[in-house]
Amino acid sequence: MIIVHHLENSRSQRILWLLEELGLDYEVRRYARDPKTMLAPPELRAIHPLGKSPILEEEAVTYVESGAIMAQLAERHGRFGPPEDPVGARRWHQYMHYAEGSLLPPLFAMLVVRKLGLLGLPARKPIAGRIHEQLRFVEGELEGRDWFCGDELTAADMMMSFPLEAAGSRIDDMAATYPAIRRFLERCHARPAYQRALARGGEYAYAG
Ligand SMILES: N[C@@H](CCC(=O)N[C@@H](CS)C(=O)NCC(=O)O)C(=O)O
Repeated sequence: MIIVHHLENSRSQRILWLLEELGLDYEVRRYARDPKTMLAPPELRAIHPLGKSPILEEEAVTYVESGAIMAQLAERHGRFGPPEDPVGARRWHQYMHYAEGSLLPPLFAMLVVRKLGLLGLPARKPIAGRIHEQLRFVEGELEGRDWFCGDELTAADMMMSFPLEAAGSRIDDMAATYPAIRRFLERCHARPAYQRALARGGEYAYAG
């Protein structure tokens, strides 16, 4: 049995989505964030020393990192992995890493700077500039294509869904400014497996 340690309103939502797309049996253990700090509760540290989500338990192995979890699930079950054509395959590897490696860091920086209130004000504009630089690139990549690696949904799309959803909550007029990203997210949200994952994971602030 697969166990997903799932923090509310977090990256681990996309692991539930992949598990639903794969039609696998799994158990969700849901954790609430601390209402003041928004950090994960201490119970998660009992499962893994980093205390962050997602954490997957499978066949007595406990492991972390969304990209690694999704790549190994895709590989083991022979679906949603890299496409066979070499261009699509390169894009798959690129976006599996890009989501956490390049797109999320400025979004996280904005979250921190906003928490600082007045102290963080001077940093908001430059960080917003970094975010828009990434989003302009992503918008261009999605123009004329349904999914990041070709005609079919892959794990790379699922990896990209979370930072793009989170960007929507931090950037005003996100949907109007980036119509290809908006259409991409609508396609993600319309999938029955995405909706089933939402039902399994509980309330999720970013699917609107
Ligand atoms: N790169 C890691 C990031 C893990 C991570 O930072 N998870 C966040 C969830 S969005 C978390 O657990 N935050 C709560 C905390 O830091 O206490 C991954 O993709 O799995």
